[in-house]
Amino acid sequence: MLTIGAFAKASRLSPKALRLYDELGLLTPARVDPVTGYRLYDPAQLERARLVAWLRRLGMPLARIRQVCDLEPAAAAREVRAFWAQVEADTEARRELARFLVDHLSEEESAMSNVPMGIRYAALSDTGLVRESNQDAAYAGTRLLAVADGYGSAGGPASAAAIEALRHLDADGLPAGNLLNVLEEAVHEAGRAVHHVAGDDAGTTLTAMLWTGSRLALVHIGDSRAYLLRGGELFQITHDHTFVQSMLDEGRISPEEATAHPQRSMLLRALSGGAGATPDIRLHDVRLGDRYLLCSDGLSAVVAAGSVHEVLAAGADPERTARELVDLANRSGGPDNVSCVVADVVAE
Ligand SMILES: [Mn+2]
Repeated sequence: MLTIGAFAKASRLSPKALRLYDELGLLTPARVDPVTGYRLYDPAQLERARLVAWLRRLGMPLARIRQVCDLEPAAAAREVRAFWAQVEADTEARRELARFLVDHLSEEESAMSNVPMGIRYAALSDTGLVRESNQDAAYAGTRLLAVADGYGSAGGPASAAAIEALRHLDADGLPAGNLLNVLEEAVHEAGRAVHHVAGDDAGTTLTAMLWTGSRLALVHIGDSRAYLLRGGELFQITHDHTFVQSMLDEGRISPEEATAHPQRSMLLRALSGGAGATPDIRLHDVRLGDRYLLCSDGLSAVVAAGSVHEVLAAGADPERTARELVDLANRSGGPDNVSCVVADVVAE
């Protein structure tokens, strides 16, 4: 048996940490002397202690370390991989926020050197061939592009209210102040409006872009999507807030399993009554010739990305392109409401 001091030295954990891990049930001493209360450790416990030390160095929370330590090595490996994938996803989100802040704070320097640009846009929303009503809403104006996909008993009013709450941003002249704050406040208001019309059992996704004259600011919550066609390539620029996407991020399922998953429409974040869910907010430097698509899952879950890419790249004007995308969804059975907003960045 090793004393706590000897065991601490051998495991590279401090005696203080060992006492804490004992209290948490993470690493229980082999024996506690009934008289002195001294903790005594079995040398065989060293391996577990070292694993704990490594996982701490990785930044894993103690509760999760306890789970990992109780698993067989193969299962433990999967958990560590999943934990790290989650860390990387979080870092990615923070990287976006950092980029946004850098852009915002350096705005004055970079402003106004480019060709004046504008957007040409079209919005189209369709009930599809199966649903009885259209609970989607889509909007496109000189500054605002938005798609919302309502769910629940008052899904239609919910999506309409979310977009209505943003419409003042489409009025001429952007509100003064930090765009980040403006957008966050607008989404907050949209959340309140949704709660007002939808109560607790309904809600909506919201994916919206605000044109500033040189950039597009994006707010996103739920599983509607934004895509960018640039240089002939198609990029998905939003991340679905779904249970299935999080499983995918953690490497627990494959992309093929994700598309067929029975719970693929289960949302982790949305604008709804109770939830104070945080939207993703990011800022895009646009380029002349960029083409943006906002769509509900009635398009993205029904039509293959390759076909969407083809239609966008064909270069028809926004109205016709939106129409063709909606037709494509309906030719694939039109199982859901489908909404598309297409916007091109052009020289003014
Ligand atoms: Mn939908």
